[in-house]
Amino acid sequence: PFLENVVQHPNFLSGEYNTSFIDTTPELFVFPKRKDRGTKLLTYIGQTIVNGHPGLPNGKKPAFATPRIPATSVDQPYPAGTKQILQEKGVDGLLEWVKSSKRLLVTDTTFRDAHQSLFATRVRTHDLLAIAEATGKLGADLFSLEMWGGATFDTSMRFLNEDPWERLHILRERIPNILFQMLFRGANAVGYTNYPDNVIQEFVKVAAKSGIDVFRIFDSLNWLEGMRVAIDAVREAGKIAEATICYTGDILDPNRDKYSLTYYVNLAKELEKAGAHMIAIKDMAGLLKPFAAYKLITALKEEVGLPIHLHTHDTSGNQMATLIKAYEAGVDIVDAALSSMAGLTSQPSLNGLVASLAGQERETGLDLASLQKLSDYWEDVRPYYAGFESGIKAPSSEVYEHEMPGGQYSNLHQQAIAVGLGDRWEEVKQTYATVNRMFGDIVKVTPSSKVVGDMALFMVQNNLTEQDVYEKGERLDFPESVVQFFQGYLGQPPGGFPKTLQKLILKGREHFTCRAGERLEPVDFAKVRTELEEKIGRPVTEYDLLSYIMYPKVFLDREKKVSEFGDLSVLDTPTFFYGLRLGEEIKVDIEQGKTLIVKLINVGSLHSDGTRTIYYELNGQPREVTVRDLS
Ligand code: 3PY
Ligand code: ZN
Repeated sequence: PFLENVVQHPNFLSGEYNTSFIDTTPELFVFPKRKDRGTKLLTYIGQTIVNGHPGLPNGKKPAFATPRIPATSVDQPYPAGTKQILQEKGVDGLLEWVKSSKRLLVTDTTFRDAHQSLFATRVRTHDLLAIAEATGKLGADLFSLEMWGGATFDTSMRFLNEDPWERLHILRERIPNILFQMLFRGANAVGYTNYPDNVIQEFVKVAAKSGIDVFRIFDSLNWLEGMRVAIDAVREAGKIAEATICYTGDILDPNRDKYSLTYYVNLAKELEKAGAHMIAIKDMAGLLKPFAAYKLITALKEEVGLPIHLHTHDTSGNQMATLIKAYEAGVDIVDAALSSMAGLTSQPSLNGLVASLAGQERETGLDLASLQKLSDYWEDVRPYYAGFESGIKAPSSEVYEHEMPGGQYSNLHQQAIAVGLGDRWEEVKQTYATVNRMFGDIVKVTPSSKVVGDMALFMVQNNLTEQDVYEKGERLDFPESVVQFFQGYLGQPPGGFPKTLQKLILKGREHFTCRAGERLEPVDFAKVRTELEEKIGRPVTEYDLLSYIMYPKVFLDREKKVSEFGDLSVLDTPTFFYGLRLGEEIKVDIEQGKTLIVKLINVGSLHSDGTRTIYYELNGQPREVTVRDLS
């Protein structure tokens, strides 16, 4: 605490100190009362009871069923899986195995994209961990688990108070037999803007070392240059570089010729030349119709020598048919989600796919009864997160009009509500399509999709039509993300930027056509580490360092919350989101062999200073904490 006081003292921070600083600064010796772990947890639970959890209605804690965790015994070993093939035969051996596989291979996205697309990426490590061993043992025939990257990195720190690296490390321990796959946004890593090349290289290196095997690398504008640094880094790390073509438009529509079959085949060939081990077709909005999938995959199988891995979202309700047509065309691997976490903006049902292909020549080899057990668990857990669901109850073919990615729909809806446009959602969706046209018909996926969303909200909020933008553009202050997009910070779209609009938006600001990574100064890791250690007063790991470089503010906010509340990952999810009911008792395993028994006795009335006292029993002894009532 003494050192903490020193490094946090304003005079120390601003450099206004000399050798007598310690002797002449008595407050350095005043230490805050250290809260024990129990008190910190009780404080968190108390403030959740009083103020609710951000984004959830503050009301009575709902009743939840106890999740059904399939019985797998510790004596039952993990069956060998794809991870062992990679370990024993290396990347080339694994690729050979994929190519010669008699089965259709399947990636399960339940741990990442399914919850990103259904309920804003809110699944906690606690709930992943509880089903991890069963997933390893019952899902051993899966090709991979997509379980990291995309929005999980940011969200786990920002909303769940977690360390994304810790999630990766402990899941890796519990699932030693299936390949781990992450979604990597090319030059944007797991962020929303381009990072210097050495950050991309370091991130890939550390993620590979931490257990990621398959890196699905995409660029939000399908710009090859935005993927090269990551592809090289993954190859260097001895892992699988799955380079991606993001699918937009409709190859069956002769009027949409910007993204034609030839365009996609050429891109895949370029990715092959750039060193990709596999090609992903990333249909982030679910626009790849069944017969288009057949045509595209047939062509790719003819023209490219690499395994093809298909990813789609079932927003329209058509995408099981797409998977089946892709199967007919010889696709090697497809993505799906356990049935209770499938459908709508998520992936098509894994269980349904397995059932559909049973008895066919390349049936998946996955066991339906085992998958059902895993799905049962998620059926029980999903209600914890009901407050974050988008409210979409049925498939919608409207997606062919607005082309919004499955992972963006619920987020943009929330953003619209937050800026008071909840009742103009229909208009927002239409404007999203208009903005896409104005931008020259671009690939829309994180982060380019966010730029389109920001512009759409801006236009609706200010009652601007397309024509208004061209007529009044010189006087309009466009959102920062839109300005940076037109400067070239997210890369270059096919065919370039529309010149008239670019001029109106940039208003003389510079724009460039090289990679942003060529212009950004490399990060001096040692220097940033020292700065961060000074800021947080503790040693900084390589994981902390990367989290901080990706999301400085989010990282520091989380650090503050951890020092206030301790490690919250030990709490069950209903308690994490809703606190406790009067008289409710829970057990919290704070470490191996150390359990706290927490019972809520009473919530005191409001004191004149705006606080309340919360009365508990902790391991049978009365305990109280004071929390601020923010209402
Ligand atoms: C992400 O980048 O998080 C996505 O899921 C894009 O589809
Ligand atoms: Zn997706």
